[in-house]
Amino acid sequence: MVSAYEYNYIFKVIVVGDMGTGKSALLRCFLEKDFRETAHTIGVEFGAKVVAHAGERIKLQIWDTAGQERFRSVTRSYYRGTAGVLLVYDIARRVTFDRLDQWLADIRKLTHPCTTTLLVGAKRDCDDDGGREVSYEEGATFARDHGLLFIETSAKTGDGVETGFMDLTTAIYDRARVGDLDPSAVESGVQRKGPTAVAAELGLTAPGALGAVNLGYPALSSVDGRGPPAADWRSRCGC
Ligand SMILES: Nc1nc2c(ncn2[C@@H]2O[C@H](COP(=O)(O)OP(=O)(O)OP(=O)(O)O)[C@@H](O)[C@H]2O)c(=O)[nH]1
Ligand SMILES: [Mg+2]
Repeated sequence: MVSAYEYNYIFKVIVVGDMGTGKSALLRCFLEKDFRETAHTIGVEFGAKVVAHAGERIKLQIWDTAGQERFRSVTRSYYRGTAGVLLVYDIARRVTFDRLDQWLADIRKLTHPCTTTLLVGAKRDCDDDGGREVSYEEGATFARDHGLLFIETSAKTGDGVETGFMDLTTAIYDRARVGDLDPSAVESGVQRKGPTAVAAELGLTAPGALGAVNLGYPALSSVDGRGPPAADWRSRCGC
């Protein structure tokens, strides 16, 4: 029996974007393969899932932030020390796309320069009933112009959700492998834990989910009280 608590790496990831864009639904879909109506997020919620990639077992520690402006000062404190960001807009509400520049400014200011950002065009299923306000090409162009990964998803149908999280996992893993993200530095958002033998023994080489833990508690305080990254951190990274 494979335990969801056995893993070699931890990647810290945050989910950000305007209120109601579908961040929590996206996370629930990824963790529980479920879609249901949920209330606005208060502050920040947490979920975790162990996935397999490149023969490693990677625990994605995912912080789902509230999009409401009144929580912005709280949610900003969660950006530090993240290896990956999901920046979510709603393809059926152009206003959420128009505000991406503001979200990106926060991401650039508050995260490690080698943090990978995946732009997510959520609620792709809205295309079917004519609700789309932002074309796929607009999303892809924005992502290309700003050096982001891109995917459209639907938490309602599950479309693109697993792929999006695995694309982000792969990109973070690659950055850790080439040394852009240093697992021994807490600011990198990547931690290495124990030997890699677990996955090899189990023959786990294909991407895919192995187990999920959704602790689902509101965590309104700062993650860990860490200080700011070392002064030379940004200059050392070539991203
Ligand atoms: N059609 C459709 N509706 C969705 C999808 N994802 C979320 N929704 C709906 O969009 C609304 C907002 O979803 P949430 O996941 O709560 O949005 P959020 O971004 O977490 O919102 P905040 O927590 O306030 O920042 C809800 O009514 C969801 O049911 C989707 O993929 N398709
Ligand atoms: Mg939410």
